[in-house]
Amino acid sequence: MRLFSKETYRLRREQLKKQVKGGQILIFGNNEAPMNYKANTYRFRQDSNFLYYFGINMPGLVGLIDPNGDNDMIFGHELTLDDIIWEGPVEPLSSLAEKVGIQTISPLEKLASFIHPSEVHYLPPYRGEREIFIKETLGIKIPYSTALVKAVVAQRSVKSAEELAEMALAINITREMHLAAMKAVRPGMREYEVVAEILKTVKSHNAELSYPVIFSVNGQTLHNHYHGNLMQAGQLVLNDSGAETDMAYAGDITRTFPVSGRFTSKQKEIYEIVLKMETESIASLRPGVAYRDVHLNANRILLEGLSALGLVSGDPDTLVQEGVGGLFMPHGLGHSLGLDVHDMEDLGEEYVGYREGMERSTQLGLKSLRLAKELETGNVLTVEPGCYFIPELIHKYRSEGRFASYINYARLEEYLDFGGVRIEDNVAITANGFEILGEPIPKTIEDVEKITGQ
Ligand SMILES: [Mn+2]
Repeated sequence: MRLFSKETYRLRREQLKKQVKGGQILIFGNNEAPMNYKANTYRFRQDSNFLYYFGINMPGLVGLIDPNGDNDMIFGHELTLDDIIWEGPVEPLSSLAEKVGIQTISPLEKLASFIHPSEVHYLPPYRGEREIFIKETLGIKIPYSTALVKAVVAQRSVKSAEELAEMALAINITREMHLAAMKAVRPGMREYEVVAEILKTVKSHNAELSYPVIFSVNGQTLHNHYHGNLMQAGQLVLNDSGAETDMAYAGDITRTFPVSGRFTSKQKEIYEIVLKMETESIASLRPGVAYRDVHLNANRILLEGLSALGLVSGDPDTLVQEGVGGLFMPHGLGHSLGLDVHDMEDLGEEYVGYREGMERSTQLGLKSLRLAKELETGNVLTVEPGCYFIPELIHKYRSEGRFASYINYARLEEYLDFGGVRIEDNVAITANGFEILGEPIPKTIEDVEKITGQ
């Protein structure tokens, strides 16, 4: 099991203790999750907060951090002989605990006797089983701690150099997945044949997917998990897939490319707009910039581009303000990235991506913006603009007469079989600006065609 140094975990816990006054902090690890019966489980995924403070990638553990003292503990079990017969010997929990700076381990059954149920801080549970454990087994009746949520968000939002290196590793594996897909696609293949190449690549690096693969000729469906379509010349295919390393840091990359290997001129026009949205958004990143403004500026570039193609018309400021961009990009420009592909989404987007005094919009597009607040050095985020032609949405807006004075609906009919384009990179905020993490992944038309056109 790869771990950061003992000092890393100890310092992370020390920093948390300074932010949370009094009580006891409980960080729950995940358990195995059954698929169709108890012994047949999904791939085990440790809780990211547990990984951050205690590092150990094993089921059935709970961490206790004592803000007033030095005696942080892990509750769990050493493997029994029966476990070893079925699962094989693994490094003892006591030895792993030692490597993350924990001296005291205790059986999970003893946890209830160590805690004061009215004084614990815990994070929002996202699995029903954990909720039952907290409420019934431990008898904790108080809600999760927003003080703890805010402290964890503040800490995990700023990535250290060793975390950035681990993320670059995840992104470089992700890069290999994308290159494999670009090289594999041929007209006449089914999407799942290419998904197989993506999965082969991720497994060959001892990594896992950080989220289910989105790979589709129907790129206009934002999270499309159906892989059964026949890919035909003239279509675009969208690949949104990423790896997480064995330390669980995630990559999240999207590329869109032509099935035939060459973009048509119509595809190039839309692709260049999205590429401009992506590169100009990235170029504007630095500490202090509100990501909501970057999102709005990307929408402006989108609307100016579509205006040049005669699909929309009107004053750009008005178009942005009215939310016309949402018809073509009904999602946000990006989100935080780290141990989770939507980093810390379990803790609540209102804390991770927004701040007090920053209200979430109800407008299509802007309402799905997961990260809106001012950026700071050490943040890692995705920049993932897109342009989609969603027939159902376009037909609904047209029939309701929405944006009637801004949209050339007659011309838009010519794009109903276009699909969608999204281009996504992963970016760290530095003191002076930004750094695109990982080795470059082809994204200009010329560079993409060099791979797909072979
Ligand atoms: Mn993403």
